[in-house]
Amino acid sequence: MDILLLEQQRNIEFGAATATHCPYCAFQCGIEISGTGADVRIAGDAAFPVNKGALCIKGWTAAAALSHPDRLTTPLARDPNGVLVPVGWEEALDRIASAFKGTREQYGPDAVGIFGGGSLTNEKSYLLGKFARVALQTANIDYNGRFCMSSAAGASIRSLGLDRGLPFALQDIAGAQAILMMGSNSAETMPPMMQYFEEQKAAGGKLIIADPRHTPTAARADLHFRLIPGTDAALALGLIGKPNSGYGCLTGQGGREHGQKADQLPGYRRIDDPAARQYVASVWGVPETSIPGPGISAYELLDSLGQDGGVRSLMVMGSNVVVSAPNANHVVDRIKALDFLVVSDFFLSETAELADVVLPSAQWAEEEGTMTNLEGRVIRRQLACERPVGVKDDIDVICELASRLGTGAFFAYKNTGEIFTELGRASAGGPADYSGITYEKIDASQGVFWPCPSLTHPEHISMVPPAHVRSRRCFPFSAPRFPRGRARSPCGTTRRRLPALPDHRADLAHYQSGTQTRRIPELQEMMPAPLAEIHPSTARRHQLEDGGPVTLQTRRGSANFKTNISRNIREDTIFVPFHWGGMQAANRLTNPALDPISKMPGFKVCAVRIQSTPHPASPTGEAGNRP
Ligand SMILES: Nc1nc2c(c(=O)[nH]1)N[C@H]1C(S)=C(S)[C@@H](COP(=O)(O)OP(=O)(O)OC[C@H]3O[C@@H](n4cnc5c(=O)[nH]c(N)nc54)[C@H](O)[C@@H]3O)O[C@H]1N2
Ligand SMILES: Nc1nc2c(c(=O)[nH]1)N[C@H]1C(S)=C(S)[C@@H](COP(=O)(O)OP(=O)(O)OC[C@H]3O[C@@H](n4cnc5c(=O)[nH]c(N)nc54)[C@H](O)[C@@H]3O)O[C@H]1N2
Ligand code: SF4
Ligand SMILES: [Mo]
Repeated sequence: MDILLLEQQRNIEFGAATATHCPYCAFQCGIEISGTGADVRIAGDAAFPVNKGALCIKGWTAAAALSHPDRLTTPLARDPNGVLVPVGWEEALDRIASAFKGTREQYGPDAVGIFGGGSLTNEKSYLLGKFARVALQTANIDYNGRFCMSSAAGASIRSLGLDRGLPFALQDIAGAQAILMMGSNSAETMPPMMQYFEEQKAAGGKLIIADPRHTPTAARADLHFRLIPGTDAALALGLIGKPNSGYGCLTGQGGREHGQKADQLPGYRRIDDPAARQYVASVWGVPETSIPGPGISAYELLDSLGQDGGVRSLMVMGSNVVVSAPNANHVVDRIKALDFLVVSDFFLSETAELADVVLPSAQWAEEEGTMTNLEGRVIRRQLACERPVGVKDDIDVICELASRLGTGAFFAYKNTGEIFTELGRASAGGPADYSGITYEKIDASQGVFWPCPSLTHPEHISMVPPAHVRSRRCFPFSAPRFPRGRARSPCGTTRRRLPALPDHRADLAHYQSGTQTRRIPELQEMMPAPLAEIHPSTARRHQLEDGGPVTLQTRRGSANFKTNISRNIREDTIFVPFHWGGMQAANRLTNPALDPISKMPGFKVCAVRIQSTPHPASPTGEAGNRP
């Protein structure tokens, strides 16, 4: 449709170097991408002030996913035998629109649900939220950010009055006398961030880590509290400092700022606030009464699938919930009970395998838009490569579906920039005000920090974080609350010198549900299967051998891993990553109990049993969770 045509007419010189950003985590390293086809090359962008040229291995190898042979290049739909077969775009979009209409007629608008992702650009996040409220008129839209940092966000709002991934600019790390990090392993999850801690160390500052594991980040710390998982509240109540907890997926921040979250409208406005509803309705040109109220949160939405009063038809865009949601066996059962599932992805993810219709989406280098990094810096994703024939941008998909649902007039954009301008207007006056941000301003200043209510005020056009970002850097920590008071005293806290971490680079190689990184040869070589990190005494008690199989079990399921015997873990704790599917999925084990305030599942910690007889059919290992 028109956006596609316009991009082609712009006659971009594909292959020339383009400054853009890594597709993965919220650090959003600046990269330079050049070349075409299988010869696309990536280099760190030394001019971008966040990573200053540094990248992790995932960034260096990100181009491999663009030309990967597994790439979806045509829509797929079930044939009469239930097999996914290639179909044309018209047929795929018609099937989706007719399923959504049928569900709406039979069960009402809230029976159609949307599950979005923090990896979507701000423009897509905004449009998906508007699509839910205007085209589908459903309350039920939520996204993977609820699995990521919504507890940290809730804590920030209560302690600071503002939710921003990091409540201070990265450059302020270097000047801090002491920093306490609880439940964060930046050396493996955002390695280029470590340069700021090195600067802090050189200036005489101290780093304190609270983590049950002796991680590479803890190895760099002056003090390591090796606490029992879930006891952070007890630790945080004796300590005063500048702690940090959680700053997530790519633009998870933008996702909730612009309406993918069940309780929010663009600009981080509450959907139950009458003034906010009135204002956003006026921007959208719809009656205020037509905007639905708050919907249910991500796990509640998945739990409702196919149930009476629940969601019957679901669209998933930018998430692989079968691998990443807690209590995965149950989630698969619920998905199978749906009347209709459509998944948009680059690859046939574990979730897409269960879909009635699969849509092939453009990847990061083949689209344009904006993202918001962990500092609240709004940056540009630039179009750098031609997308494969047959692949569409999610934006085109949303607009074409809206048109089939009779609401095309509300989704008539000439280009992505028009969507961003409308997003800015819809956010104006809200806590996350983007109205003073333009693509041109971002390009001229290496990103613009929100809130940015003014097009011209000098504070909103400079490269350094403005005062409103910098002033919020000292705050007390509010720990997330879980229903069954778990807080115990952090006995076992230690200052012993600990042995070095073995060089298996546990978590560095893989990203999230692994759909992308499990397909990249260098990353698979670094970590071909999930390792369960187990203390030598625990391993001895259960007769486990290093490198051998181990099966872990909870009331919700069991999963297979490879044993990694290590003194870096507490004797009473096992750590597993969550980047694999099938019998290697950590989330088969995890507990979906929700934090009553943020509705984030408490799945990062659960009680687990080692099955005494290791699973014979476990060729590799399997494993879980960050724990
Ligand atoms: N390589 C890689 N990098 C990533 C990602 C990825 O998948 N792979 N994902 C990105 C995303 S979306 C996110 S949200 C971030 C997450 O990155 P981080 O915030 O660094 O978080 P995690 O790796 O989830 O967990 C960090 C540490 O918390 C410890 N921990 C577990 N339970 C507790 C507890 O109860 N108390 C304390 N104090 N510590 C605990 C774990 O041992 C672990 O070392 O990383 C981003 N970067
Ligand atoms: N046990 C356990 N579970 C966890 C966590 C944990 O620490 N432990 N961490 C949680 C956290 S922090 C997070 S953020 C979630 C993440 O988990 P997910 O929500 O599953 O996130 P991704 O793996 O990034 O999934 C994104 C999917 O969308 C596709 N995709 C990426 N970008 C786009 C796009 O622009 N358009 C479309 N159509 N598709 C796209 C990718 O190929 C991938 O299949 O997992 C959570 N689950
Ligand atoms: S730290 Fe994050 S943004 Fe930077 S290269 Fe690695 S995955 Fe990409
Ligand atoms: Mo995340």
